Amino acid sequence: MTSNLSLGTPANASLGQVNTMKLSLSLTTALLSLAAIAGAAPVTFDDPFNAGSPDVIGLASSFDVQKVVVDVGASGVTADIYTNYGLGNTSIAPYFDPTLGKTVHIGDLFFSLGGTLSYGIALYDHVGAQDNGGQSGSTVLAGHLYRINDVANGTLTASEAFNGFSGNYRPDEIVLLLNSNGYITDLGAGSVNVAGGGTGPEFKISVSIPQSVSSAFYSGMAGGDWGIHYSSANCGNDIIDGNNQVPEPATLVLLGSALLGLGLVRRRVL
Ligand SMILES: [Ca+2]
Ligand SMILES: [Ca+2]
Repeated sequence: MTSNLSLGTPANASLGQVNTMKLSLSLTTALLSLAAIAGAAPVTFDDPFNAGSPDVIGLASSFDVQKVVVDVGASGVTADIYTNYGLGNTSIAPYFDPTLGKTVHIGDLFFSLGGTLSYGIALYDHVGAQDNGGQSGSTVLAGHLYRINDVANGTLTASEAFNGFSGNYRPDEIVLLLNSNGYITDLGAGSVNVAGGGTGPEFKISVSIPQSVSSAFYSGMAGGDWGIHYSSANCGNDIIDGNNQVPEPATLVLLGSALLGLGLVRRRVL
C-alpha cells in the first residue's frame, strides 16, 4: 500500500525521537488502513476541476466529472456520479452534435476487482451502430450489470466508439460496454436514475445493483479491493479513476511490528 503522509525530521531530534516518530507514522498509517477495511461508509472519489486540460479535454462546461460516490451496503452496491455532462442537453440521452457531426453518448461505469476490469453498468440503452463503432447485434441495457469476460473485445475505447473524429479526446480510454460473442455477460437488471445535482453538477446519475443480481460482484465489492473507471462521454473528455485501497497482509504484519516496536522504543526512551 502507499501513503501520502510525509513527515519531516527536525534536525535536532534524538535517535529515540526519530524512531518513535517513524513508528508512530507506521502505526497511524496502519490504523487508517484498518478503518478502510471496516469501511461500510460510502467511498468518495473526487475529481479535479481545472477548467480544461488535463482534467477536461474540450468543453469543461459540458464534460466535467466532479465526483463519484460508491456505497457497498447490505442491500447492494450503489454509485452516484456527479457530472455536468451534456452540451446544454437536458438529459443524459445520446444526442447529435451538429458542430462535431457526431452522436455523443455518456460513458458506462466500470468496476475493477483485484486490479482487473471485471464489471460494467450501462447508463443508457445502446445498440449496435448507435455507438459509433459498436457492432450490429450488440445490445447493452441501461441499469444492467455486465460481467466483462474479455476486456479488449467486450469494451469500446474512445477511438472505437467515436471513430473518424480527429478532435481533442482520449483515444485509448475505455468508455463503453460492447455486447457480442459472449465477451460480456448480462447478469441482470439494477437501475439508473438521473436527477439534478444541485450546485455545480448538472446531473447526479445514480446506479444501483441489488445484491441478488450477482453474488460474485457483491462479495467482491464487499471484500474491499475494487476500483472504478468512468468517462463523461464516449470521446473520453473527462475521466475519473479510483481505487478503494485495502491493506495487504504484509501491512497487517507491519502493524503488529509497529505495535511491538513502539513498546520497545518507549521502554528504551524511558
Ligand atoms: Ca473533472
Ligand atoms: Ca478527471
